Amino acid sequence: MLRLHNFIRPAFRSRRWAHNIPTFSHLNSVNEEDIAHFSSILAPTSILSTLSSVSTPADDIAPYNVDWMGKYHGQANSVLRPRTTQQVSEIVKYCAQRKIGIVPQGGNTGLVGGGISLQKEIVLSLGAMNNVRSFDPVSGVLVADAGCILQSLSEYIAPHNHIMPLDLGAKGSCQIGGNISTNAGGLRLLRYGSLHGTVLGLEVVLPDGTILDQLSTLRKDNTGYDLKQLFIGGEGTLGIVTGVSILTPPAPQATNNIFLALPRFDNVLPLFQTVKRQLGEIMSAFEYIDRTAYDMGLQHGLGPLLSADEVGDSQCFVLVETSGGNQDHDLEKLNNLLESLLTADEPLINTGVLSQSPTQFNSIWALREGLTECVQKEGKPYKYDVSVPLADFQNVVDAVRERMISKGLYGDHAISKVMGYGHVGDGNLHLNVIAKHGYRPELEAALEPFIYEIVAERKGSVSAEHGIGSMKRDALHYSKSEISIEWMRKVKQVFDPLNIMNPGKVLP
Ligand code: FAD
Ligand code: 2HG
Ligand code: ZN
Repeated sequence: MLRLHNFIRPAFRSRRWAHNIPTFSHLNSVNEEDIAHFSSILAPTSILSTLSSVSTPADDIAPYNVDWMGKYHGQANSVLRPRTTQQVSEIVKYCAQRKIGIVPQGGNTGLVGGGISLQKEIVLSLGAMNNVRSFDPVSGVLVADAGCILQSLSEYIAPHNHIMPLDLGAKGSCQIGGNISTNAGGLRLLRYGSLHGTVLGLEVVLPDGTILDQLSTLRKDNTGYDLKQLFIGGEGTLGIVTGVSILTPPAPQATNNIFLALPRFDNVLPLFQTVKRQLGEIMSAFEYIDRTAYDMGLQHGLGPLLSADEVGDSQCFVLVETSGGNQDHDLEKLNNLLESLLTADEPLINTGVLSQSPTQFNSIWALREGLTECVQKEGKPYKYDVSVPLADFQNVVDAVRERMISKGLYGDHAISKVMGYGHVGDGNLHLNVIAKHGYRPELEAALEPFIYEIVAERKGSVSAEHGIGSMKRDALHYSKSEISIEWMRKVKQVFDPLNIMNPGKVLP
């Protein structure tokens, strides 16, 4: 077991760290003539601008200028809401001629500031491009506009007994184009893999306005370089995703879940191994919640799934989901698992609960999925979405708490809570640090680059699923070598030599 002091090695103190504020001297601001030109492409209702020729009330633009957490504030004075790929192409072509920066925006649920303008770029919102183009119930291939809301797509294919290969707490607002552009992970990744595998094709408007039509529905296609992969997780820096072809799996015939309370964190890994061994192919999620996060959830009305007596002094919790083909068979496996866990000589768990109805199934998931919203009610979160070896999950959380205590910044006057939850099955920890009274530079300075150093030391990733955006641009080198970053820059240069597409995001 690694101890806290192992994380703080002097070698990492010397790493380069600076938060650079990018300047966009190569770009022009949007003016009234530009708005007049956009009016020749778009219907009046598709243009929001505070410039006098359109004069939208500032309040209507405000939601496009602030992210979901209230951490990033943009300065865009104009928002365009095209309805067709052709319109996107014409807008981008014009912006390239005029050297106007473009920030693609989907559901604006991103957690790293990627969809918010840094200066006076124009916001191109995909929300009005929200039609399903086709669905083939035999192959399960869905083709849709990028602006379709994830949950709407789930509802569209549900009658055909298919599900989307990804699911996340933001499903009611996030868009499939945003999911693809962030390469969102979420709660089903363990079972269905990442979007790099399930996305079959994309339609993308490139930074010069060209429409790259790669909306293939083929499962297999080895004809040269697979360009679409660059836009999956490209965070809008290489082009605007306008259409998506995605493979949707058949809905499982039986789904169940259990919620387990563990006496201590050290039991999580052996539990993961035991559960994998006993449940085999039917295990579809293995999620982790530490005690601080669990108690916070309860305070905000989630659960309780277990009584206070049952929970006792449990240090953490695990949610296991199964998805299989036969309810009796799966339930038998789950019951056997629970029995063997509870009757073991040295039990790995204190107690557990198995859902007995769809309502109970949903309320177990609601506790896990609701944490992000609860965090938001507690104050302002610093979110670190990292990959680290599973054994280090709790050590990382504890190291950060210790650090804040040692700096006199832990308590209701500054950082009120440090907690961890996340996708244990994918090695992805969501470390949440709550600033009770809002973001302050000295809090951020105590957290960064300290956390990135911890992650780099563990050879982890500073972004497991939320992306880099503007938050982690200067932390990219903690997870990527200089050579990798240099080649990313070359790729950016090839696609976007004018640097108009989401400037200042991802690359330092
Ligand atoms: P936005 O926030 O609008 O944009 C995100 C980035 O993609 C920006 O850089 C933007 O420029 C770019 N972009 C958006 N649309 C396009 C497009 N059509 N073409 C090109 N670029 C585009 N993330 C996970 O990975 N897993 C989770 O489990 C998860 N859970 C979440 C739960 C909650 C409650 C919240 C608020 C967020 C969660 N997230 C999660 C983060 C976020 O929801 C995802 O990253 C989501 O995929 C973003 O989609 P969006 O449409 O809101 O994109
Ligand atoms: C999740 O897994 C999301 O719930 C959000 O990725 C994580 O709240 C967070 O930090
Ligand atoms: Zn997540």
